[in-house]
Amino acid sequence: MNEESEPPHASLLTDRAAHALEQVDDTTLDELRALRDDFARFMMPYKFGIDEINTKIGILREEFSQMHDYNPIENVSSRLKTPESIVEKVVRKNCDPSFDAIRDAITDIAGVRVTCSFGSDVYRVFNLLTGQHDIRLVAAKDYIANPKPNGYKSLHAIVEVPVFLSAGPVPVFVEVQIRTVAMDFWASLEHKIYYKYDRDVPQHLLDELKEAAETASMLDAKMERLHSQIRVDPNTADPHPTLVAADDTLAQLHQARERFSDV
Ligand code: 0O2
Repeated sequence: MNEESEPPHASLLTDRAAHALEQVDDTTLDELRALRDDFARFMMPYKFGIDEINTKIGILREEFSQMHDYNPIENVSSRLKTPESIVEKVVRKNCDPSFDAIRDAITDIAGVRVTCSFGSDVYRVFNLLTGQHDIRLVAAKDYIANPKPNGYKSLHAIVEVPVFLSAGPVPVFVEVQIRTVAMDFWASLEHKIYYKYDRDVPQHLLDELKEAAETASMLDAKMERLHSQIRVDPNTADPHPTLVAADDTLAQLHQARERFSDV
């Protein structure tokens, strides 16, 4: 085949894929193109769902810093499951592969992870987020109160948040994982070990991981105790300086109110 007659992107395909593509008739090709577009349309609201949750967490974080001079949220990260990973999970769970069914069955396509300074902050952030009137708590798993046998601790919530598209609101599931920095440190190390050993981790490492999880829990408890001794009462704490009006501004507002009430 000379260069001119080569199909577009042929050089990007493996021989097997190029051969398979040659066998596909035009109707199937059109169907695959339509499926690709449907998949992209299916994915889009999840990206916006992550944006919505990130905004909500960002507002809580900033409000805390401004009003209480204290930030319970250390870090926020998010990820959108790839189409490959969604399809792999659909096949593994043997779900109905229609987009409507995938929407209900795979609840972690959009994921947000929040790490907090202390254990009490984890529940505070959970309550503040899930208590918002446009958020519906679909399911929660408290692996802090009930750690997994390997030592994994985290608070998981599947929430439904509305995303306002041009055609109207679309409810989207987002998995929110909230945990302390120590729990997160442990989880990311365990995840790396799990994949390094291709899920077949030697027993002595599993034992050490379990022990490390207990050490992390003890550290969390100790840090929380120390923190409670220096914690400023949020109800009496001074708001952040950038929010405080100057004395002459306050006097001006006071006078304006007096004049207004005289009218
Ligand atoms: P990723 O790439 O992090 O998303 P599911 O399979 O999700 O339908 P499951 O397992 O009951 O159902 O959900 P669960 O228990 O809420 O856990 C889902 C996610 O929590 C996992 O996502 C991990 O991110 C995390 N997780 C759960 N257990 C462990 C653990 O023992 N160790 C670590 N490091 N993380 C854990 P995925 O899908 O595994 O991957």
